[in-house]
Amino acid sequence: MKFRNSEKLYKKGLKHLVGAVNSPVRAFTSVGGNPLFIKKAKGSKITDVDGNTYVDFVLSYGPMILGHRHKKVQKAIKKALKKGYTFGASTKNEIKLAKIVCDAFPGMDKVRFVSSGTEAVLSAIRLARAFTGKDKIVKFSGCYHGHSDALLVAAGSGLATLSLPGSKGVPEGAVKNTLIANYNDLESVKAHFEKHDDIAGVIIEPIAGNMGVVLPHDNFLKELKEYLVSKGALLIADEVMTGFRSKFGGAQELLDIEADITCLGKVIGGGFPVGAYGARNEIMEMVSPLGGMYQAGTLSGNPIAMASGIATLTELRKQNPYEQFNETASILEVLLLEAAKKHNVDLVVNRFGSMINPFFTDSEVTNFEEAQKSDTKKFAVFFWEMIRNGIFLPPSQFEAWFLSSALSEKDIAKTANAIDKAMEAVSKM
Ligand code: KE4
Repeated sequence: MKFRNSEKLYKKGLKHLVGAVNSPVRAFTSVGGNPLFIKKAKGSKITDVDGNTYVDFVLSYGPMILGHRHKKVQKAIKKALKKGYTFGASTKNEIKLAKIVCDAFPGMDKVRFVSSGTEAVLSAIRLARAFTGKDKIVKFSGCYHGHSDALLVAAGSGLATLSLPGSKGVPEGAVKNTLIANYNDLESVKAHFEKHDDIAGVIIEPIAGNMGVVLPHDNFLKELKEYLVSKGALLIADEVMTGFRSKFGGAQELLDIEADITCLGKVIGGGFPVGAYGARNEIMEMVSPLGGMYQAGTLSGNPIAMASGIATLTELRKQNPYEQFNETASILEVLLLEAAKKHNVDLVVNRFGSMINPFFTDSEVTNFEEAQKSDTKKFAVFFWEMIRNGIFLPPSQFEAWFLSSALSEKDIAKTANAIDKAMEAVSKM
């Protein structure tokens, strides 16, 4: 495989784009080498500017659940384009997509569309504070909720202490109301409530996908919700990644829990910029113009994005590919574990529905601390061998692989062959 054109574009991109990318993970920093530049995609495949074609398990980090350029989505977008791009006024399709989304989440009477997952989450946090009149928020170490100041935090020394800024440019004041708990550890949440009586809510990825895939223990989410009800605090489910991906109603349907506020993104835009937050009426009626919590956006509810989202969710509901996702993920898990055993590589695989990822470690991964024990150097070797064998993975040990309903048996056979070769390369390190 040659990457000459990607290398040329990378060098050219460095002049006016920071790191030649518009989002850090695309820079391939944690796997080394230069980032690939993509020319086009169709179905389950993606093609780079050197003409190399790959089976795509990135899917733009989730949105392309039907595969790229699904014919029904493309038709809906073309139809919307003929009417205009954006009006700064309401349109029928915003109501249509709102109904599809609210019908899929029992806890959601109303929704507000925004333009990214980050915007959805920062609005949800503001809403929780407005509704409860309290300021503090608890998040879990290893969960990522977009790049708003209050959520770019690093655990301070000892979980019961206040957080430290997790990024330059985030003032201590912006994170003084953010507390960090341990995923799957309810006691670490309770410790904060024993110290603070002004906690508005707890935000969680109900199935974590940003430390790699980490699953909630059996009753963790139910016990968390019950505890929060007893403390008058809200459960905020960040389903930007899991919404409509692990089940049509997201992780909440699968885990039979109901969040007070739900954040969505990725899949609901079908590849166009859409985020959303929603809740029951008494909470959403706090949001302007009905209530005193302000939030706005020029391109919120963008007509093209709404058309793409409606077509994507309509086709997804019709396909109902979730059993197929489970089967494919189960096959991939076996392929990874068998190749690791054959080549004597320590590997753990976590999967949930259409999200899966291998950890190069010898012990279970149930939280961020355990995930960080993974050998990222081994992952880097694995990643590039998979690239050379025609498989495009997220360029980080701490990202989930995503499945699309466009994957074919031929794609899986190609992936199986690549996994064996990549695992052999790791064993020779
Ligand atoms: P965006 O602002 O990137 O649309 O969404 C932020 C976000 C919020 N919540 C969860 C659970 C998320 O996974 C994300 C974004 N996910 C990353 C992938 N780990 C997007 C990829 C990127 O940052 O380039």
